[in-house]
Amino acid sequence: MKSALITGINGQDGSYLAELLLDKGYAVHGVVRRSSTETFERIAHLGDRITLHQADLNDLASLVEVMQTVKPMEVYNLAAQSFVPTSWKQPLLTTDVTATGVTRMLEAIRLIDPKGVRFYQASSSEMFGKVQETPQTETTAFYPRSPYGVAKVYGHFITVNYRESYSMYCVSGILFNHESPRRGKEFVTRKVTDAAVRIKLGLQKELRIGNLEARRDWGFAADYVRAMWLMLQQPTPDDFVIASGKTHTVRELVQTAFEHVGLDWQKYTVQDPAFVRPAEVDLLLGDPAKAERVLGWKPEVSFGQLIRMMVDADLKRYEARS
Ligand code: NAP
Ligand code: F7E
Repeated sequence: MKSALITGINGQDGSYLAELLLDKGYAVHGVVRRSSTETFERIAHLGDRITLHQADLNDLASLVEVMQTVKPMEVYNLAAQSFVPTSWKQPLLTTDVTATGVTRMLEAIRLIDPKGVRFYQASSSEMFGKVQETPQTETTAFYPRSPYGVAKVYGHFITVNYRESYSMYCVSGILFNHESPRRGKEFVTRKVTDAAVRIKLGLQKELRIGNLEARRDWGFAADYVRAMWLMLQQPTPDDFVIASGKTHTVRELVQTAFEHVGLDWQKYTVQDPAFVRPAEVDLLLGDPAKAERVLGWKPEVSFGQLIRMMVDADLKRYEARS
């Protein structure tokens, strides 16, 4: 039986990836960090089909111990401080987890089983930042615009470096924004779908939002975790851009969500400088041609379908509570 270890299994992507790997017959193990209140909402439905191990990306010994215990064939490093605004408030913590945490995970693998393990690193389109060309591909130069983006560039290159230094099977997936009903409410898509539903139900008066003109290449998380798995099944390790190839503004996102609940977004949306970033990434548009050609990967859910799916899920959640 194939075995996999997922760091960040309790996050949005970790939960979808765990489901995918279980469906494929893997023994699935996940790293969770210590918390005073255990909230495993996203993975509770998986019950004892997955095995959880307490460890932290900031603690090398804990990662070595998990590697020794599980002896996985595949490691998916999804753990990170992943919220861009927090990376300005906590730049050093972001560096510890999102940048040097990758080296700790790679070191744990190198010490235990450098030849047997295949490693996936969750790189990000935030590395492109102030974009140097459009659309962005695997060869586009990086110009990160936040401590988070800078940390991901480090994680990306240390992954490439372990591949080249030790001939380890290490890949980096440069994933553009991907969302789902399990997305954290601080990210703009879920903030908007949740607000549209709450306003519709009379639970909230307005949506306070930042930059409406920012453009993102948004896809569905369940489509994107399929690409992660495909990357680790290739004969040779390589890096891939995973994107929808389409870009939309935050304004279009708000309009789509509010329209779906029958509201005029302009009546309820207030622009608030508190949500504007010190440095913005204005435009992201990925070119997934290499992934399509080599991995046979294609996204299945469009932007409109995704936003409507998220609104419907939020509606269901609130209706179930009343
Ligand atoms: P997420 O929902 O924020 O999940 C991140 C996970 O990391 C959480 O489970 C969190 O644990 C865990 N974590 C944080 N600090 C940790 C630490 N010190 N030790 C161990 N675990 C720790 O993020 P996501 O959206 O699923 O994204 C998965 C990965 O892909 C991240 O690396 C993210 O940066 C990257 N990425 C995401 C996107 C996107 O659009 N979603 C795009 C490109 C790249 P708790 O559950 O305890 O908080
Ligand atoms: O912002 C704008 C904001 O926080 C998207 C992470 O998963 O994807 C994510 O990073 C855009 C930005 O995601 C609000 O300024 C306007 O331009 O949903 P977001 P992100 O920063 O793109 C990448 C690929 C990752 O790797 C990250 O881990 O929306 N925006 N008004 C707002 N954003 C938020 N959060 N809140 C607002 O009120």
